[in-house]
Amino acid sequence: MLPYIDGLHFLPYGAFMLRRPARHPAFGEAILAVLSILLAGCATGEVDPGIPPMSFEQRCAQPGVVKCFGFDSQEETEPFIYPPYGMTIKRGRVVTDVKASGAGSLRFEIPSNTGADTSGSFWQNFSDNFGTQFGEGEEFFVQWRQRFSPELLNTSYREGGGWKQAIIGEGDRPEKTAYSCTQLEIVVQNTYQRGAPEMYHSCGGKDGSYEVLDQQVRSVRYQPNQWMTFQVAIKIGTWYRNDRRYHRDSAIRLWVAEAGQRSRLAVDQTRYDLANDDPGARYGKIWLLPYHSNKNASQRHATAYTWYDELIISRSRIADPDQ
Ligand SMILES: [Ca+2]
Repeated sequence: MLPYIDGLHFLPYGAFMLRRPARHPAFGEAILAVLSILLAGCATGEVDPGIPPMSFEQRCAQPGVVKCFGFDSQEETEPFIYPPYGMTIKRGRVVTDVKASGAGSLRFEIPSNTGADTSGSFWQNFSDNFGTQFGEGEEFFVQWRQRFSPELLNTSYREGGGWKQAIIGEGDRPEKTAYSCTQLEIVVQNTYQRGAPEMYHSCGGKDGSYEVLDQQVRSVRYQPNQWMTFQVAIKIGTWYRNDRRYHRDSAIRLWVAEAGQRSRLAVDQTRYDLANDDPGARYGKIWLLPYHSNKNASQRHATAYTWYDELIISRSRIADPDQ
């Protein structure tokens, strides 16, 4: 089995750019601020679920939790860490000096003079026997903590389309290993290095596009040197079969929290269609990775780091962390 991120991620995002042209930053911020005020009161996903903040252990003990991964052991994490494509040296490893909880976290190093696959990836099926996957009529939630070094946030990566944070996609089956670039995939990333998480769906497999989830309620900007919290909710209605017959019955949401603060709704994509024309394919796998499309390998820059901790997959909304 090749340790690679599917080659389609190397494609330039030309169509993607056309669908969402770069805007004047100040104007964009103003529009988003107004939208935030208008939408804050009416977006259903904004309603505080009334769940008190909890520790990682408490969150993992809740009914509905499918998997928790604490990155506390190099031995347990190692089999799921891949090196950058074509390399054997891994740039992801468990470290014990920086962590959200427990004994460690997963740290990726982003060295100078690296191309798009700066650091390899970590992946995890929702269940080890592939028994827990999500299809039509189901909803699931994915939460993780992530920390960013100032170098990652302050460096302008030449030609970079923005670094990814996570890919939620098709799960493995006994007879089929799923790679990261699938029709189902939902990606959270720092699109065009704008400084806040944005999302897209489908690795070119929905109507031939990387479709931006454009219902961005607000931009919650990345902060250096703190454990932020990200939670994605995916509600699957009827799969869209790439036949131009839309169902508008799926929804994707993203909440983001700065350290010590409550989660805020960032993306609220309702009346949506999730593409999947493979009857056997369901959501069942997550990749954590700082993969940076189009990053120019000739650029010298400071070594940067990002850390992940407290990964949770659940059938119900996950509480905010209590620290
Ligand atoms: Ca940990």
